[in-house]
Amino acid sequence: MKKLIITAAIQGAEILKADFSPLPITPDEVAREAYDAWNAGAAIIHLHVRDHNGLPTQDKDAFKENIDAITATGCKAIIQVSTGGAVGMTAVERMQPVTLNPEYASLNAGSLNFGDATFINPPDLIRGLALSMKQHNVKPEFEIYEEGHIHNALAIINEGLADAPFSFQFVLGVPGGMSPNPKNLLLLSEAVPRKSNWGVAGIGRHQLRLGMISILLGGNVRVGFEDNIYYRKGEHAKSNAQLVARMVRLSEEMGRPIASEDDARGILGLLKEE
Ligand code: KMH
Ligand code: ZN
Repeated sequence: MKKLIITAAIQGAEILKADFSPLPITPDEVAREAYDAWNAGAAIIHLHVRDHNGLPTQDKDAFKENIDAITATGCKAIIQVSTGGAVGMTAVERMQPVTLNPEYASLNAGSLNFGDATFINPPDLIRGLALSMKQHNVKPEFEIYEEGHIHNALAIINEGLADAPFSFQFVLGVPGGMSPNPKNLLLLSEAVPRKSNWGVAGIGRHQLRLGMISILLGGNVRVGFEDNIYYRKGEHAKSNAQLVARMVRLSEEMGRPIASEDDARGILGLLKEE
C-alpha cells in the first residue's frame, strides 16, 4: 500500500470566525495553523483565504499574502488552492489563485445542492478551470460529491485537460451530496481510473470513520475545520493539527506509514521537470 497522504483543509469558506473562534482567518493565523498541521503530518494544505472582514475571497493578492505567510514559517507542505471558493462565487472569481502557479488546485467536478444553497459547476465552468490549470501547469484534484461527478471528471480527462496520475477527493456527507457511508466510498473508489490517487473528506462526524476506512482501503484522508470542527461528540477540536495527529496515530497503528510532502509529490505526480 502507498504511504498515506493527509490533507489538512484548515479553514474552508462556509464557517465564520464568529461561530467558531479557533478558525484561522488572518494570514498569521493561517500560517501558524498550516505550519502546525504540516508538522503534525499533513503533506497538503487545502487553502481558502479571507478578506479583511473575515469573509471568503478568491482574490489573487489575498492568496499570495497567505501563501507567502505560510512559506515564511518554514512549512514545506504542498499548497492546494481552492477553486471552489464559496457557494455563489463566479467562475472568474474562482479561477484567480490558479494564476499564481501553485502546485495543486481543487477542481469541483459537478453541481449539487449544498445545504440550503446550490453549488453550481456546469460543464463549461469545469472545463474553463481545467484549461486554466493546464495552461499554468497546475495539477487538478477532482472534488467528487456524488458518483455522476466522476463522469464529468472523465470527460475532462478524455479531452486531455488533466494528466495521469489523476487525483480524486470524495467529499461525502454534504447535505445534498452522496451519503457518507462505507458502501459509497467503496463504490467511488472502484469507479475512478485504475492507478488514480483518491482520498476521502468526510463531513462532520464522518471525517473520522470514513478516514479510517480509507486508510484500510489504500485511499488518502482529508481532515480539518473546513469539513469538521469536532474532535469527538460534544467537544470542539482545538486545532487542525489535533485532527491530523489523530489520523497519523491511527494510520501508524494500522501499519500504514505517513507520506511526507516529498513522498506525496512523487505519488501525485507533482514533481516538475527543471
Ligand atoms: N466551499 C464549498 C462550496 C473547494 O475548495 O474546491 C466548495 C469548496 C470546494 O470548498
Ligand atoms: Zn475547499
